[in-house]
Amino acid sequence: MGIGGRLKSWIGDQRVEQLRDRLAELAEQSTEHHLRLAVTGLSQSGKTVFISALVHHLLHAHRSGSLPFFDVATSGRIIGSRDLSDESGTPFPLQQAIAGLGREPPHWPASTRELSEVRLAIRYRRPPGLRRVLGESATLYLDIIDYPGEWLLDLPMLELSFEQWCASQQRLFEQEPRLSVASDWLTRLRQVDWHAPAEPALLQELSGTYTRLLHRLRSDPYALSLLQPGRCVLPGELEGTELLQLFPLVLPSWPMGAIPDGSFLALLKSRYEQYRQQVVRPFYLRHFSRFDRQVVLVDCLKTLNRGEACFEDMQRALNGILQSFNYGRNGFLRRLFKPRIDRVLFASTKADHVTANQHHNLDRFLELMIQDAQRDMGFEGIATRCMAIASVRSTQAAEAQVDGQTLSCLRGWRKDSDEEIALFPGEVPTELPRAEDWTQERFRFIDFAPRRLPQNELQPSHHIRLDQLLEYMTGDQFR
Ligand SMILES: Nc1nc2c(ncn2[C@@H]2O[C@H](COP(=O)(O)OP(=O)(O)OP(=O)(O)O)[C@@H](O)[C@H]2O)c(=O)[nH]1
Ligand SMILES: [Mg+2]
Repeated sequence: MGIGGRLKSWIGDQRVEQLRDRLAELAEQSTEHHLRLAVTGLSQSGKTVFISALVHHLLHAHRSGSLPFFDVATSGRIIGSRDLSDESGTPFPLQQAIAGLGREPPHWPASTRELSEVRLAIRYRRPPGLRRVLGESATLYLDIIDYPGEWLLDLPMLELSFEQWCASQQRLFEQEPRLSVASDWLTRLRQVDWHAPAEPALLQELSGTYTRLLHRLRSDPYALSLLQPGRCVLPGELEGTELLQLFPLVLPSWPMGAIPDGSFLALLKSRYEQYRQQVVRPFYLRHFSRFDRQVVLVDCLKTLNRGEACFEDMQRALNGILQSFNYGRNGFLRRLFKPRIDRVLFASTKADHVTANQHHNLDRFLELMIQDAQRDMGFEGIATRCMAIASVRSTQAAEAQVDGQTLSCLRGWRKDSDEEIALFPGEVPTELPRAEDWTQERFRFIDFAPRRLPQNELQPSHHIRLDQLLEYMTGDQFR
C-alpha cells in the first residue's frame, strides 16, 4: 500500500475509534439522566416535611410497598436508591428529620433557616420493551433544594425598581392589619427629610423597626405571607450585614425633585439595588435556573383558619410568585434564567387535617386560589394538576354518632398540647368564602403532632397521595 493508502486507512481507523467513543458516551448518557425538581412553597407550607418524606419513601421503595400508585416501584423495577446529598457541600438534613419523626413522641422538623440540597440516585430496571435497545438498567438523579419559604417572596422584587417596589408596598400598607400595626413606623417615615445627607445610624434604627414589624405581621393573629425583603425576616448567612438595612419608603407621596448624591433616599435606593443584584439574583440564578418540573405546596387550611386578611395576603403572595415564574417565552424568568419546565403540580398540603371526603373540595379550593396562574401555564402548553396530599399522615379516620347520624371524624394528637383528640374538622368550601363566612368562625382546622414515621417498614397509610404525586412528576422518567 502506498503512503496515500496508508494515510487513508489511518484516518478511517481514527474515525471508527471516534465513532466508537461517541457511541459509548451516548450509551453512558442514556443510562444516566437528571431531573431537577423545584419545590416552591411559602413559609410553613410543608416543604421540609414533604422533601423528608418523599426521599425517605424513595430510599425504601425497592422493598417497602409504601407507594402503590408509583408504577416503577410497584412493578418491582427499582433496584435501589442512594442518598448522595453529601456531595453538594450543603446536604439536606434528612437523617435529623427522619430521626425526629421516628422518635417517641415524634416531632416535626424545625423551620428552615439555611439552604440545603438533596441528590438522590435511583437505579432502576427499564421496562421490558426498552431493555434490548437501551440496556437493562439506568439511573435517575433527582435534585431538590430546600430553603426558608420567606426567601421566595424576594423573587417578584427582581422585576421592580425601587420606586415600583415602594409603590406596591404603599398599596399593602394602606390596608388592615398592616395600617394599624405599622402606624408608628409609618409616622416615623414621614418625619424624615429623605433628601438630607444620609445618617447611617438612623437608617439602621428604621430598618431595625421595620424588621420587627415584619416579624409581628408574620406571627399570630395576623399570619401574613407577603413580607419583603424575605432576608430581613430570615437572614441566613447575611445576619447583621448592612445589605439588610433596607425597607420600603412608604409615604403618602414620593419625595419631589432630583435625588441628591449621598442623601437618605440615594442610600436606600442603592441598598435596594445591591440587595437585588447581590442576594436575590444569584440565589435564583444558582438554584432555579435549570429546573425541569415544579411542585407548588400550598397550606390552604391555614388561610381558612386565620381569616380574610390572611387568606387574601397569601393569595396575593402566591400569585405574585407564580407570575414571576411566568413560564411563557417572554416571561421575565424565562428571559433571565431559561428554565425548561414542562409540568407543574399544585399540592394542597396537610390533607390529613380534614376527612377523606373533603379531599376533593381541597383540590377544588386550591384551583380557585391559583386559577389565574394555572390558566397562564395552560396557555403556554405546561401540564398542571391540583392534588391534596399529606407527606406524613398524622390522623386516623374515625366515626361518631351525633343525633342518630354517623359523622366522619378524625383522631390524632394536637400539635400544641400533644393531647389525643377526636373531632369533626368541618367542610372545605368549594367557592371562595364570602365576607360573612369569615365572621361566623366557620373554619377551625387544627394542627396535629406527627404520627410516628418508622425508619423501615413504611406503609401506604403513612402518607396521602405521595405516590400519585411521584408518578405525575417523575413516572415518565423511568424508561
Ligand atoms: N398534619 C400534617 N402536618 C404537616 C404536614 N406537613 C407539614 N405539616 C405541618 O406544617 C409545619 C411546617 O412544615 P415544614 O415542612 O417545616 O414547612 P416549610 O415549608 O419547610 O416551612 P419553612 O422552613 O418555615 O419555610 C410542620 O411543623 C407541621 O406542623 C403533613 O403532612 N401533615
Ligand atoms: Mg422548611
